[in-house]
Amino acid sequence: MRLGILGGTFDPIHKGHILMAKTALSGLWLDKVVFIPAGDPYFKSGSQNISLAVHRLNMTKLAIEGEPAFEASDMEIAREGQTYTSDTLKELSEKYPGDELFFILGADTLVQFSTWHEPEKICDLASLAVFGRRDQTGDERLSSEIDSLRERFGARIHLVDWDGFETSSTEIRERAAKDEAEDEVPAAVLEYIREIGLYRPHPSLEQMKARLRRELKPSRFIHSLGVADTACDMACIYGEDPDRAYLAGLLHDVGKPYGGALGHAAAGAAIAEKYYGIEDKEILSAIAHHTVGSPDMGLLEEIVYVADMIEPGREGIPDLERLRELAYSDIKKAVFACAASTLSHLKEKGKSIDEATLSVYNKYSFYC
Ligand code: DGI
Ligand code: FE
Ligand code: FE
Repeated sequence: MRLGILGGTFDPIHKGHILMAKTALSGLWLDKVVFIPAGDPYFKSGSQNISLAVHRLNMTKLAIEGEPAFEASDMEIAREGQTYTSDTLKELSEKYPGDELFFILGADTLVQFSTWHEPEKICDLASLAVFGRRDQTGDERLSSEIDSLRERFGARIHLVDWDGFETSSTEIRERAAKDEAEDEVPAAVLEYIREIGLYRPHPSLEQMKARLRRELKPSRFIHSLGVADTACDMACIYGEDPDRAYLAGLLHDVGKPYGGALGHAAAGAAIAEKYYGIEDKEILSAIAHHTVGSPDMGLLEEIVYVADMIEPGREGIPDLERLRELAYSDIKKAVFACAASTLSHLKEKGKSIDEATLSVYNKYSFYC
């Protein structure tokens, strides 16, 4: 089989990418093209404003739906740490032994090729399918680059005549945010962008929910809705703003896929700020402190800390009914009871106890 490989951030995938893959398919007699969205740069090196990988992968899948020769792969997204093309090609050559690999890249990127990680390994594993304009392919700089790559790395290079795609990704994002990119973006992708409010600095509540539903596991998403409702009800009782409490509850576990048992709280605050456009410092702080708490929590933080433990979907916590009663009658006692419950759970499991959890327990014991 002759297999094309098209990598990219795909933020978003657009009609230019699809056309490029189709051109490779017919021009190089390929059997299949694999689209490989790059991993999350936010959690890896650099901190450019690139959408979360889960959405870039979902959009890629939507864009190639119904195209039997196209496939989307999460191999770079799933990989830990820095991702290198040479690793991707190695993985593909193991997955498709005996197949011929064609790595697709633009003529403009070829000039930097020799600075990539392990260029000789890349050339060993795959042919390079270089996309460029005819006049550009006649360009002296490009042909000398090609000669040099052939000489230095034994590169096998195919030139594909390609007019390029005029619109820049920045422009496409701006147009897509306003739902105006039907010329550039496949309809299903545009619909996805609209539904989750991607590229909007301030998505609506409905869009945030749609986004969260795709970022979290179903049970975690349902738990988040439960915490949002519970925090909202508690806010009404204690005179806190119910909308802010709802939002803090909804987003409290948004970092769960990234941060681990304790780290997900801080990761969540960073994601809520960067990707959900949350500017309210108290909401961000409620998210950041929801797991271990803090000795000087404000009301909103206390509400989310408690709501997380008592929401209707929670089960298996001893004395849950008493905790629920306290949550709606005395917030300070409820915080203390939640800290006490966490402490005895951790002791029972022989796990280490975070300093913050202990200090919450000590401070709130004064209220009891
Ligand atoms: O994210 P949730 O599951 O909804 O709940 P959470 O944010 O309260 O996280 C629960 C996890 O955090 C659970 O695995 C216990 C752990 N945890 C909470 N306090 C401490 C703790 N783990 C350690 N090691 N020390 C703590 O003080
Ligand atoms: Fe949590
Ligand atoms: Fe939670």
